[in-house]
Amino acid sequence: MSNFERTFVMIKPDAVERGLTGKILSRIERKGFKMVGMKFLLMTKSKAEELYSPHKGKPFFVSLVEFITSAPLVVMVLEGPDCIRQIRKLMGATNCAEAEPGTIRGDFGVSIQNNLIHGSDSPESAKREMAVFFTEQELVNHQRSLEKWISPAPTPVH
Ligand code: D4T
Repeated sequence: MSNFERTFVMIKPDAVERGLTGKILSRIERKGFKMVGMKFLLMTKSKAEELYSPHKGKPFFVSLVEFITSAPLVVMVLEGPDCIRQIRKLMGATNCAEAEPGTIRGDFGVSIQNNLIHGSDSPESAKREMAVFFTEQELVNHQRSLEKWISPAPTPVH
């Protein structure tokens, strides 16, 4: 499979508290990405500071950590071709107010902090972020029989 990769995705506390978990998950599922790990948890302050360490020192850091630890959330690892970029397209712009209609943030939110969902922005971030919440053994390698209908192998050129 070309450009096959894994990404870390989080359904944030605002989405969970608003009862949007299923709606958001269904958009990811229907796009065709494969779930390889999922947990429902209350994030500790130390995990939040580790996850958001690239933002340490920014004006919104303290408030972001407070928000992300304020209620339960869903963390997951997804797999599929080009899934880092594709999931960020499904999410829409960071600020929900600027996100296009049709994206998760564009359809469900108005805020920059309470922006419903997180998805890694690079293979390096994905690796770092998934390691904050999952061991390698917790990720489930599995084959779906429908894979050929979602992501067929490229046709050989003669
Ligand atoms: P995440 O990381 O949640 O997928 O969002 P983005 O990748 O789209 O955006 P980001 O890393 O720049 O921001 C991380 C996180 O911080 C919140 N935030 C961001 C905030 O509360 N105020 C701000 O001014 C910015 C820029 C939202 C997402």
